[in-house]
Amino acid sequence: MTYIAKPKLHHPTLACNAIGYTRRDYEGKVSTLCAGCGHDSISAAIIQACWELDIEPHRVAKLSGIGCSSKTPDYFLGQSHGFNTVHGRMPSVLTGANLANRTLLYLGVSGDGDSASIGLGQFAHVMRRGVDMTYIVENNGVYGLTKGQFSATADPGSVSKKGVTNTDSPLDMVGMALMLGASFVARGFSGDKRQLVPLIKAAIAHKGAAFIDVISPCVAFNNHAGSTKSYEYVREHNEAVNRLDIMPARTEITVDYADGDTIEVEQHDGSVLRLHKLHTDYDAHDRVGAMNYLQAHQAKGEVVTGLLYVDPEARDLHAHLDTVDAPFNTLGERELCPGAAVLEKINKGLR
Ligand SMILES: Cc1ncc(C[n+]2csc(CCOP(=O)(O)OP(=O)(O)O)c2C)c(N)n1
Ligand code: SF4
Ligand SMILES: [Mg+2]
Repeated sequence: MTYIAKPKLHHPTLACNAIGYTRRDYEGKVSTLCAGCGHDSISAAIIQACWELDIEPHRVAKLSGIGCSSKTPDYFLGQSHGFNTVHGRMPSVLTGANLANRTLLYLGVSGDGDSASIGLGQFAHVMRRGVDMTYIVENNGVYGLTKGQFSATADPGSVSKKGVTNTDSPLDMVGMALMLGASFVARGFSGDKRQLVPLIKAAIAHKGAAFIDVISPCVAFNNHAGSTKSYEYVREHNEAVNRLDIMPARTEITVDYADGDTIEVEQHDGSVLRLHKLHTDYDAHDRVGAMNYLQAHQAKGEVVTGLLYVDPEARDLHAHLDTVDAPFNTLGERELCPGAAVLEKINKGLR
């Protein structure tokens, strides 16, 4: 079932990115998920985004919890660092790794069960601390791996495959991320790669806590009539507020939109996000406005997608703590041990 080896040979005509890698260099093992699972489309979008951003695979650390969604880092970026942690505990492991080595790009992959139930506390704190990362929740409204129980993101009135109606109030991951202080918040749909790839690229380029809720249908347990996380429901109720282009630093901007419909947001790395508004009343710089907008549209059964909030001036946890630039594993005893006299002084100050 698992561990099907992929051929290592690359066709010589495969397109290379600016650093000489083909898309295949960003792939992982063959997926063992159900055919048609939304999670596989998200893996494909991550591969595409990293290839287009010319990221050296060894500069990425991918971390996950437990679930079908949390298995996916095995299926992309096979040459990157990876840590499949414990159920709901990915955020604290990611925070520790990030504090020890800020030179890597951190990619957290989780599920709605992993992040909105057992890992809810960890999710909250990693957002409010502003850990520099791209945190993706592959949201299917169920615990796919354990055979389809409703998760905390299931909408009330949503009907399970066995005909049970969900009566609990849902946790909206996007609303929570906004409230908790994430500085980049977006929602995508696994069935819309054209929207999802730029969102992932922009999140990776963002300095701070970037969160993307990706509605990702579970074809085995939550893709039937009565589900609000099925391909059909999301396609019919998808309200994209904007479309995004991301221009790497120092590239000529070639896309033109009518004045007033487009805003440009410069990222810390010099890349520019071009937001083409599809809903002219939507302001992606207004955190409180975004929360109200989302609530109002959610009450109408709409699934609001796009870049929902971005703070280009965001500061991350390292800036808050004023940490050193160098990864801890490059520091020697001289930098790490201040010496007996300094320790004595610190201890005296605490007495
Ligand atoms: C501590 C602990 N409790 C419960 C489980 C059982 N379990 C495994 S995956 C999972 C839920 C996964 O749901 P989600 O994160 O939404 O991922 P999906 O499979 O839907 O992608 C649960 C409850 C576990 N592995 N560990
Ligand atoms: S059970 Fe659902 S979430 Fe898991 S692999 Fe199958 S379709 Fe995907
Ligand atoms: Mg799930």
